[in-house]
Amino acid sequence: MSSIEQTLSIIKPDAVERNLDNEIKEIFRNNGFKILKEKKIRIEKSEAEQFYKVHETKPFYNDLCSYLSSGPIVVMVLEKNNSVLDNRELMGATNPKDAAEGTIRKKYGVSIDKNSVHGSDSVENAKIEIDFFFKD
Ligand code: IDP
Ligand code: MG
Repeated sequence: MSSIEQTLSIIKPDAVERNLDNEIKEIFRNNGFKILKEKKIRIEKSEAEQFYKVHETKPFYNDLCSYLSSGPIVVMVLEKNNSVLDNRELMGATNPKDAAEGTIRKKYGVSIDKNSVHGSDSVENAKIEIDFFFKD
């Protein structure tokens, strides 16, 4: 069974830098996602550290947080049935080398760190991540 869900999507600095944000938003719309909210922002490294706190023990944590705060990003709330898993599928594997044909990371990803998009990995984390960026 599926139900209407919201998920948080981020177009990361590597993709915004290449002016791919409109193209990527069009892919979401063409795949049935409604963009309920969106903003182009630049975050501080301390904010990236908070956002990626689950990864704080990983060896790539520092680079990851420097990277996410290195340039403008586009954060969006996406809505559709089963949006969390459907977005993960549309994004493709974390490493663009392993991503399936037709996925966003296969098409635009440069490397495992510059993989163009973020998407929440569970309904529970989607709520936390949406609040993180859109709670005013
Ligand atoms: P996800 O973005 O597919 O959910 P996560 O495991 O949650 O992948 O990792 C968060 C982000 O950290 C990834 O999107 C990627 O940019 C980066 N990352 C993950 N694993 C590595 C790694 O082994 N080296 C460098 N960066 C990594
Ligand atoms: Mg993740």
